[in-house]
Amino acid sequence: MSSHPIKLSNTSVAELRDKVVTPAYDRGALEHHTVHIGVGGFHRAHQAVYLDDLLAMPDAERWGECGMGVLSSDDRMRDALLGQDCLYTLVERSGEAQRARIIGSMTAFIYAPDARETAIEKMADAATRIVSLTITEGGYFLDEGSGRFLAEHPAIQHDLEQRSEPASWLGLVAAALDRRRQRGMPAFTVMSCDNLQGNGDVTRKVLLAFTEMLDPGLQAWIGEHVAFPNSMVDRITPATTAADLAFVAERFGIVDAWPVVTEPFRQWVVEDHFSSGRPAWERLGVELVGDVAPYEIMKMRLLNGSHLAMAYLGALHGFAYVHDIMGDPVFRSFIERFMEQVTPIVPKIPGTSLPEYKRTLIERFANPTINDQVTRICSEGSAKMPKWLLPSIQDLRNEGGATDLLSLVVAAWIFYFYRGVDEAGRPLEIVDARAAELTSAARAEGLDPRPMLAIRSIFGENLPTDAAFVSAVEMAMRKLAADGVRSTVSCYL
Ligand code: CS2
Repeated sequence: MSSHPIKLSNTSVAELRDKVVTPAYDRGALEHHTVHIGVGGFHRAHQAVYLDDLLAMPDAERWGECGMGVLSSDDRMRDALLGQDCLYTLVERSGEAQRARIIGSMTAFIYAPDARETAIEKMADAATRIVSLTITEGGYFLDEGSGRFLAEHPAIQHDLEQRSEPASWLGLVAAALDRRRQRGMPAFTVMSCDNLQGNGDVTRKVLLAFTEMLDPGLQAWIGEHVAFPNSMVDRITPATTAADLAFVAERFGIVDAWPVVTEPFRQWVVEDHFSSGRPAWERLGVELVGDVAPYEIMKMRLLNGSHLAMAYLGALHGFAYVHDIMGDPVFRSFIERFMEQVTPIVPKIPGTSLPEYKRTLIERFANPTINDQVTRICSEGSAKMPKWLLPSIQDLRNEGGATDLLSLVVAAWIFYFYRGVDEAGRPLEIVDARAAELTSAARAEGLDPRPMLAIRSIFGENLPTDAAFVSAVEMAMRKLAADGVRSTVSCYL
């Protein structure tokens, strides 16, 4: 406990050395070999931390990163980071310990809405070797149901019409690659770190679809020169709260405008396929593999799928935190059973024990100290459902496996929009880009889920015409309405 908390900055960081781990390297000497688009909690708890660890190792390359925001709402992160020389506090919390450290691997931040030219030139700069992305699962301009590129999206239309003034991440990255091509420079790697299956392949697909419309010569060059490694990334990172800021000030004596709180666990599996080199991540236990698909599928179906399984049932029941859900024996058994139901369509990975993986997940979900918010895992379900749950249902249906628990999860999602309040009558805090449309579909025919299931851009072509699936969802919805969440959940066990 410090009586005089210190505002984090390049000059004050030395004074914090006896309280927390601080960067043990010369930040001024770093080169921006990575430009990262979409600096949020997850990036700052994952990729930037791996880099910080690497920089602290003997003989490390001076590989630093420049953060970049492309959305107007990124001004908050810009202000927080630039106010403290891009340093920030990372708090790792388990039931046993809380550790804080200052991360120093990011040394600049560009806010593209005010500095388009600077943003493009930064990526076109010879120092840049990787442009990485965490732009959320819904940020790829794809129709979720069919996988089609959304050329008609207003942001894409803007970037096609105002060619010299791109604003979306796609337009900016394409412009930077074009300059490199014109200047005879090597390409950078584009590395997605979002939770979508084949995240590199998806990124490649949308960049090629976009540049096909922009300039076929550029498209061909990108197709030939740019690497798009697929990856599986994992670290549960709740949204930062005012209580976290107060905690960092009181416990560690640091005034930090936007610290990050995360769990001790982290994992990263990446395809070793880069256009212009990469940091020596293997020194830190990052798994560099030829095919990342089995890891991605395992993680999305078990971890992210379980999050969806607890999110809407949990919110409707009135739980605020993930660990509260896991502390309730009925819900905990439901999540264990949910994972069992999904297991037949999870690939076997040599050297990875699935029972052990699932046990660890239950422990991570139950971590009582990170306070992972149910509202966070509920958010943007329209982008998450088609990636983390619906493919599991489809595969299980194809293979003749049971899907009753998964159908209940779909029903709970629809019911969440239908009801709009939890069981205590408190309004649900719904965060979804498509909330208005989903709410009206969920309410269109009373407890009939069909209008919602008919949204092809979420549910695709097959599931809405699968009569057994549709009636399972309808039955579950009616049961939720008649008996309430807890009794419905117990009935499915
Ligand atoms: C979560 C993920 O957004 C969500 O709903 O499932 O953010 C999850 O915490 C991470 O993927 C963990 O690596």
